Amino acid sequence: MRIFYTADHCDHQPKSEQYDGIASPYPEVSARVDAILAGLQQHNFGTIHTPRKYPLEHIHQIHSQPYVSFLRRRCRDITRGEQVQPSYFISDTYAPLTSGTYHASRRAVDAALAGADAILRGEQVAYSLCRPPGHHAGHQSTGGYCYFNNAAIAANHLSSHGRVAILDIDFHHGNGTQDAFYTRADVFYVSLHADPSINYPYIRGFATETGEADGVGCNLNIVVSKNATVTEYIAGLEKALAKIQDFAPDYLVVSAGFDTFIDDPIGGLRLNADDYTEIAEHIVALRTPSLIVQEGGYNTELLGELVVNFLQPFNRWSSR
Ligand code: SP5
Ligand code: ZN
Repeated sequence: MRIFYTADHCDHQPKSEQYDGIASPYPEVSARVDAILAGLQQHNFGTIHTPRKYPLEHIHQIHSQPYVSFLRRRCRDITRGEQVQPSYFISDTYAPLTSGTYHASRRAVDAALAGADAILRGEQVAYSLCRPPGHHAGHQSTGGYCYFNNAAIAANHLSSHGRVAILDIDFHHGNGTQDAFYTRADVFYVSLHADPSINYPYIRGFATETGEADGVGCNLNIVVSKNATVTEYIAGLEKALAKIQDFAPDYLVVSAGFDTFIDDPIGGLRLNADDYTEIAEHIVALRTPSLIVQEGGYNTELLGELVVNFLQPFNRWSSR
């Protein structure tokens, strides 16, 4: 399968996150990507391609122009090695800026768009190894380690060519992605995640949120309990997949987070490493061209194995 990746994510290296005046080490580290690349190479997974540079128009269909230029200008003014917490265009304090944040985030979008273009050229599967992640980034807000919404931008690009479903399996609800498509009937957003009344992002992700205006019925939130094992998780996933099948998408975008892993330092359901293969088998059964976009997952020791386990069924299907 085709893998899209750039080393430019290394330009984005925040040192800490802030909450209640307390700084703790930043969990969304570049070592996550090192672990994934090592796993992919070890298992001889497909070819790694460097995406081309895409114009800003794609980003501007999801993010406001003032937000995008704010990020560009603000990052330009930061000294290398320093980190800044802006007071506007934010939804929380989990997405600090560094001098390389804008560039790294643009290149993550390029990886997502190149994956989408591979699907449009007829590939069955593509994996966009995006960092920083994207699904918490809103129309004009950073949040939860996210700046540009890679999956939303790619899904929007695909939506010019057909119906799109987004399946978000990160531990956290993808509030930015939901908001981007909440009033649209041509993109169906489905998310499985931990209860937002007690977990980040708190503000979105409730089962009562089903879409508005033209988008009524095109948003589905499925809450899984924090102690869900693979049995409960697959039951929720089956519900999600049944609705996706009813929607009959031409393209599927998977916002793939691995912070549902039992030993994730931030999230953590009771999913084991092998469970990701079973999860992927259920998704592959849709037989819908699929763009997999990397979101969260913070166990840097095991993340490579989790991603490889997840990609295996897609790889088998696409190389049939
Ligand atoms: C993309 C994604 O998975 N974003 C998740 C953002 C969640 N951030 C809030 C959790 C902050 C918890 N800080 C834990 C410090 C660990 N010692
Ligand atoms: Zn997450």
